[in-house]
Amino acid sequence: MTFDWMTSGPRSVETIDAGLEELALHGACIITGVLSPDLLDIAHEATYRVARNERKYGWAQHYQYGADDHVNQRIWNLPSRDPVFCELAEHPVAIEIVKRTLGWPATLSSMSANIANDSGASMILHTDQGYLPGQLDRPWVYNLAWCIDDFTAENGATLIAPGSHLLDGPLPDGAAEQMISAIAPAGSLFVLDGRTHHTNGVNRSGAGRAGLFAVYTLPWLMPQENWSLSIDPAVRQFGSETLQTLFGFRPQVLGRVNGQERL
Ligand SMILES: O=C(O)CCC(=O)C(=O)O
Repeated sequence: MTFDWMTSGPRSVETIDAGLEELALHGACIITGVLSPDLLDIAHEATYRVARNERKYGWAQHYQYGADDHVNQRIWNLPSRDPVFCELAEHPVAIEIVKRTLGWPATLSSMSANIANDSGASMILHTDQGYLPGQLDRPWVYNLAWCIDDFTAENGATLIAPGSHLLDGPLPDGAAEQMISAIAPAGSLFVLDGRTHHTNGVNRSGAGRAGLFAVYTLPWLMPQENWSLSIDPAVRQFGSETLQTLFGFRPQVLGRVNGQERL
């Protein structure tokens, strides 16, 4: 079966301009070489260290909405787990993409690691703005995913239905079988339009596959993570102005404190 809305999928590109073109056409883009080798090493070490510790101390969480339960490991609230995740949340390439798509100010809706483990399963097929009313003619959410390991078909690279961001409704029968793997080298930034249908692939590689999913949204939408309750006070204390804005701690019109925009 062929679908006239389905595209061949994004090419890997190296610039933001080219990435935004792919994103508009395919509902996804892959920009390679965004993380420097040093930053990639630091983020890789932090991701697997936190994952290991969360398992050791019984904090480990597994996504609750799919067949991947109890297999793939999720680490929620990444900005509170290690400063490197704050650096990624406000990475200049990510912020430029957010400014050129959602505008500014924008909110960080959530930032979590998904570590697809060997013999894992796919989570539920979904879009990242599926909780919003109806099909919207523009994305209100973008998922900016940092590939911490290479994303390959074998290790469970995210499966996407390219072109599905322009579909008016759910994924038609038969389309899920035609999804493609978003193959990307470690250090890439993989961006999804909030309307693009996707899930993680099944990891058959024998090693973990970590992606850090930073989801940004319009500033007047309730974020997925309630930063006021969950952010580590050190991030509140030491984080940059950009981070304070992303967490909703710099009110503009909405989100005031005693009617004031400043505490
Ligand atoms: O881990 C993946 O490849 C997909 C994760 C995902 O779909 C999500 O966090 O929304």
